Amino acid sequence: MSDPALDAARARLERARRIVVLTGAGISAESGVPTFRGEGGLWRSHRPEELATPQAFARDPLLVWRWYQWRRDLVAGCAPNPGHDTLARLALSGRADLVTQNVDGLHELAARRAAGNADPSPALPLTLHGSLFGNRCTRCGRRTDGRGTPVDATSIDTLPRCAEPCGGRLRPDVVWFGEVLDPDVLSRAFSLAVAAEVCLVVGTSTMVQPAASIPLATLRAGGSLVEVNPEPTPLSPYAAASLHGPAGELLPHLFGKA
Ligand code: BJW
Ligand code: ZN
Repeated sequence: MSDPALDAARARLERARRIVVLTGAGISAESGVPTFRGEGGLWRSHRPEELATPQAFARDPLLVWRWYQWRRDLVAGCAPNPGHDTLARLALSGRADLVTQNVDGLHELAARRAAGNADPSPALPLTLHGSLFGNRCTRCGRRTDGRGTPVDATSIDTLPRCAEPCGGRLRPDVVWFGEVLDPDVLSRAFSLAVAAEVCLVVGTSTMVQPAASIPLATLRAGGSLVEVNPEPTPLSPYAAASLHGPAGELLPHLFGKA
């Protein structure tokens, strides 16, 4: 694949000593995970305020849990694609840090696959919006892994509860609209963005704050943006290079592995 925009972006990324990568739902689209706002996106058929707010959960936990268990089942059958794999190798090389808005765990799977028997931690992303497979107690805050235990959403009485003596209602360990992101994770993400020469923005509509401001921190600190997305986004006018295409195809070309 020879394309002047791709070649220029590749040269810029090769020169950069520090890269921060911000990913969104689009990087997992080719793995079969639905995005939120695009064609076939989750918010095209569901209203976010009925499913992804603390108020929605308080009003109708059964509806919210049914939706999350449906998504858990769907994502459990998905695997990382060449986009995730390329970013995992890049991060393992030590030149990039990954920050993701995704809750699907596919960067983590790619990190373990790329690391083999080595330590995958340099390729594990900072996760801004939590984990689809995590549970958190609404009473004591205890976190547990929900992966091995499907939620029984037959009725309100079968929904999962915290271990005794707490017995509080469990919720998905994700960040809903109106909730604050973990301040430590957010501040680490902004520090990485400020220190980076290039912020590579992959598969996000950049509609959701505060994640959408992370690339702007790189820009304000004198760095540049490279964007990979089939569609233009509000960030495109500020990008040194906007590469319009699917991440699973473009990222391997960008980093010379295709
Ligand atoms: C491809 C592709 C391929 C397709 N390859 N690309 C300041 C200003 C305005 C509003 C706010 C503000 N501060 C806070 C707000 C409110 C709110 C917000 O931002 N609202 C906007 C929508 C207006 N933010 C919050 O509430 C946040 N909390 C917060 O800020 O706390 C402080 C505060 C509280 C109260 C008041 C004020 C301040 C929390 C946000 C939590 C977001 N949660 C979700 C759900 C997570 C759990 C779950 O999954 O169930 O996170 S919403 C959803 O959007 C999810 C995503 O992580 C997030 C971002 O979506 P993303 O990844 O960009 O996906 P899409 O679908 O939008 O885009 C996909 C892209 O991929 C598209 O561009 C495609 O073209 C592209 N694509 N195929 C590459 N093959
Ligand atoms: Zn509890």
